[in-house]
Amino acid sequence: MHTTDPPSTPRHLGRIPFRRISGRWIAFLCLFATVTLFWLAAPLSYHLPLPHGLGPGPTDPEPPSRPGTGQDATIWDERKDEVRRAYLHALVGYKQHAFPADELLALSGGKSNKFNGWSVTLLDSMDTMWIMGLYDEFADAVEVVAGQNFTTGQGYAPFFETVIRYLGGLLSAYALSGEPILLARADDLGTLLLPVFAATSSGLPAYSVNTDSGSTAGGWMGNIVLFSEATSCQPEFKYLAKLTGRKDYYAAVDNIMNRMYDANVEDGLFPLTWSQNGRPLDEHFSVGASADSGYEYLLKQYLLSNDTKALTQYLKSMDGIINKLLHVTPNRHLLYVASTNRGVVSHNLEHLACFLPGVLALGAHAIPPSLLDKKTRERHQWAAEGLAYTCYTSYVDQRSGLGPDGLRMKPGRRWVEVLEEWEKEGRGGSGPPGYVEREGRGADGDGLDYELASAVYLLRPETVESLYVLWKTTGDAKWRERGYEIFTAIERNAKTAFGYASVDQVDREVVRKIDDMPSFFLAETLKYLYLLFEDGDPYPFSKWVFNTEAHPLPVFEWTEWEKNTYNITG
Ligand code: DMJ
Repeated sequence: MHTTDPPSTPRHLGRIPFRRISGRWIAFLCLFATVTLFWLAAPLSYHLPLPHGLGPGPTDPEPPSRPGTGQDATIWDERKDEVRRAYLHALVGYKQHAFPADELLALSGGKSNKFNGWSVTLLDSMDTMWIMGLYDEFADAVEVVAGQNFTTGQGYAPFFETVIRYLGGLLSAYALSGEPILLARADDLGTLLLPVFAATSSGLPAYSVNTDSGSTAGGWMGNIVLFSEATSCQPEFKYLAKLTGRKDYYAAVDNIMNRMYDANVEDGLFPLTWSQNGRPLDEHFSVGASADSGYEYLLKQYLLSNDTKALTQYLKSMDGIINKLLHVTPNRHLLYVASTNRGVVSHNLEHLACFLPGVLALGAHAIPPSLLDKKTRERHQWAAEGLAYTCYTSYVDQRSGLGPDGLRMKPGRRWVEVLEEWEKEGRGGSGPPGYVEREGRGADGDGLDYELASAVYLLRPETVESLYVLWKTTGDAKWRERGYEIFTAIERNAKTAFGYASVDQVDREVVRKIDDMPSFFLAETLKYLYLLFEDGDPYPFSKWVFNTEAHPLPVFEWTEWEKNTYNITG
């Protein structure tokens, strides 16, 4: 059973001990005054309770009517309900067949433990439950968290995955609900992870840690540190530092950023691999695996707590990506992001890289004019829309309607060259190349302008995540419609008796299912789809920043005390 009504009184408020009558009266009057003020100030459209974290909460008034809202509201409400039902199908299957293991094997009804065996599917999607109004399920999950001691036994917890899924999940669930046990456990987990920073001479994190002994270990690449893994923990640990007053959390992750800035990398592009003493080890530049969330978090650190050093780096890095890595295919003019290794261009587009359009659109929308000039903002927006179109197109081109994990693009020219020619020629046609959407396939070969490099769809979120950001920032309902097309393809191809499975052979009418169900499907893919179909704006980008695992964290400001104590300069 589940409810869609929020709990009327957060349970922890009932636990405040009042010792004397006068104290109880003062508390009562304060509570009464606060509730009355809130009630007077709040528009009637408020539909979720105030959170008790730092953020202003999911209580913003509905935005003005936009295309795709208003009279269509019922359709979108129904679609939102379809996503909620999909989430419940996945959650119930997980709970019945896999809990307390990490993930469900959605074909066989078995289970797997790839993320420390701490019930990752549940902890990674508590905020999804809250956002979908599944408060009974949320309360059950709180009980599980309360009993979790984050022990690894003989094993090792991979630092990056543990941070983005578990720590991010707990912090977001805390910010939304105000349940104190979630913060207490997040603090426990943060403490258990700290040895990764002490294990290397530079402070870049070791790959994994045994939370019982504090010993650390390398991954399959030995003691190599990946750019994305070192630079995808700052929002989580800085928010934790804000909540706990602990300088050690802040210092550990800020040191990593300072080392990255000091490396002063060419064109703002970061090599994928680094030594444990903080030196770059290659000349391989990409925004896919091993890099992706590192670039995403440059913008998100700025948005979360006004980190201007991160913004400066973000703008340099986006310049580098736009100038060096963005290309357009020759026939369909599909915009894509390539990678380079020692100067050699690889024209592969990874599904993982489909987060980039969302980040570019978010930056173009949120960075104020004093910090982002008009021409750059325009380019970021064009790039965002062009890339998002390519990512979406890679789904609808397939017979299954699901997007492949990798595309080998027909090599095209660098986007900036084509763009500059178009500008010199007086900006003709219907708009910039790579941005203007062209219906249908091209004339070459099979007409796609790409081949499948990997034909699996792993239930990944990046494309729907970008569609969500584009819908929110442009108000153009085409992004929502596209998300619904993808959702129906997931329902058609990936649903099993137990949950949802990744699939292979996306280019076929009948796909082959793979026996898994990654936790990010519940944490990210379904959450972004649900929010995409939500008519209101319960988590405005001005107040919430989604971590790379789609866990919303509230925007906050550092106090003078924190600035002095933590030595915050940016
Ligand atoms: C997720 O765990 C996160 O989005 C991460 O940043 C990248 N990979 C997966 C989903 O594809």
